[in-house]
Amino acid sequence: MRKSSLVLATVCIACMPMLASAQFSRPDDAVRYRQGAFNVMGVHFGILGAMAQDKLPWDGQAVIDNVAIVDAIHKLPFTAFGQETSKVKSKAKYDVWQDTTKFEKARDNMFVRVANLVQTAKGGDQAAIRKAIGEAGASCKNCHDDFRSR
Ligand code: ASC
Repeated sequence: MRKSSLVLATVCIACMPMLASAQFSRPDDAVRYRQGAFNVMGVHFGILGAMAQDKLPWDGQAVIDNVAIVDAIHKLPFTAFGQETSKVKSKAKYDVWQDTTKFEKARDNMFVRVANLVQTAKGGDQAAIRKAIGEAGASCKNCHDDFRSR
C-alpha cells in the first residue's frame, strides 16, 4: 500500500465513529435534524401502533419492516439536543437541559423498550409483539409528557 493510501485509510477509520452521529454547523440544523428523525420514527412507529390497536390489519412483514426502521432511527434524535440548541424555538421544553438526568433516563427507557421490541419481533409471537409495541409507545409518550410542549 502506498503511504498516501495508508494515511487516507487511517483517517477514514478514525472518522468512522463520527459518521453515524451527525455534525451540525448551526443549532437550527440540529433542531431540524432531530425533528426530521422524530418525524420519520413517528410515521413508522405509528404504523406499528395502529396494527397493535387493530386500526390497521396485522401484517407480519410490515411489522418486521417498520421495526427495522424504528431500530435504525431511534437513537439519532438524541445526537441533536446540544445545549446550543436550547434557544432555538421548538417544542422541546427547557427541562431537557435543566433536568438532564430525567431526560436521559426517559431516553434510555425508550432505547430499552425498542431493543425489546426488536428482539420480540424476531420471535414472531403476535401477542408478545403487540405488548412490546404498547410498551415502546408508552416510553415515547412518557418522554413527550415531560419534555415536549403541546
Ligand atoms: C406514535 C407517536 C408517538 C407515540 C405515542 C405513543 O406513533 O408518534 O409519539 O406513538 O403517541 O403513545
